[in-house]
Amino acid sequence: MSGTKRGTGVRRMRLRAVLALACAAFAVPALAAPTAQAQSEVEFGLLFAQLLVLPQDTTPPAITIATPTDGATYARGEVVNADYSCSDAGVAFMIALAGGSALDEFLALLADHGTNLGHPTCAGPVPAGSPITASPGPHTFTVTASDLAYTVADTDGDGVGDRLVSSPNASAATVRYTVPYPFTGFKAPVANPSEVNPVNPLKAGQAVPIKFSLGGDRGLRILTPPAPTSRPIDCTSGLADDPLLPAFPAGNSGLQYDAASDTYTWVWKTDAAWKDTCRTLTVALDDDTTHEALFAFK
Ligand SMILES: [Ca+2]
Ligand SMILES: [Ca+2]
Repeated sequence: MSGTKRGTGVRRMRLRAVLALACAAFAVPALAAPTAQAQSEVEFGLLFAQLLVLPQDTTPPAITIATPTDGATYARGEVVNADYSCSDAGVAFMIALAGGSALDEFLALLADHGTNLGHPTCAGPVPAGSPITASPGPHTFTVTASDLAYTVADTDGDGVGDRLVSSPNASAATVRYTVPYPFTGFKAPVANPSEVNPVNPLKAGQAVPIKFSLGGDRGLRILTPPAPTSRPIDCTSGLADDPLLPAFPAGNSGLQYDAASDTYTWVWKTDAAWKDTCRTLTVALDDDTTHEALFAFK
């Protein structure tokens, strides 16, 4: 930072300081100092004196996340630019005190005098205006912010505060969005609606392998609890009156993924008591999609 630039900012600060001092219990020193350096020091003293006695900022920054929208589903390949911002009355006051755009200069001046308040922050996974991650699956988007709050310390024990100690308030906000997996239907032996999968009556109670691809390995935590689920439906109308209840797996295998065939497999244990009834088997995924297959137990 050049001395010239700082001098300009300090002059801006001086105007603000004089205005702000109207409410501060300080005698206003004469600002017509004989040299620029001396004038700067007087002005700095005024500003610093204000900071020592002003009410302290105890409110964390407010964070607004417009995009991604909480709960949104975005299409694969869709370019979505992040839109978020942070606001803080304490930071706004400091900006006004510093003369608008001169906040960095003001903070640098404070640091030069042994008071490092850092900088206010407002940061997300990508900068505001940049594209968000659009890979298939669920995503969280967290923005964190901090302000310029400080406490006043009495370093010489005279009972009067004389030093500003950085003590920023922090806040965070999170939204969740999803991008659907490229699910293309259940794989054989299960057919997709509107086809109904017959289950051999002699084998009622048999295990039915539920197989599908999500276009790659998405991990083994892709099922939204209590998925998979099942419920009876009317064999003629296809209508359901009962709630979806957890379906049971055959054995203890759980969900498995085979990379060679890019196939997820979950084996459903059917019940011999379901003879002459029809049911759905529903798979809810963590990309907020659900997929259903129909079965007739003859
Ligand atoms: Ca604040
Ligand atoms: Ca003191």
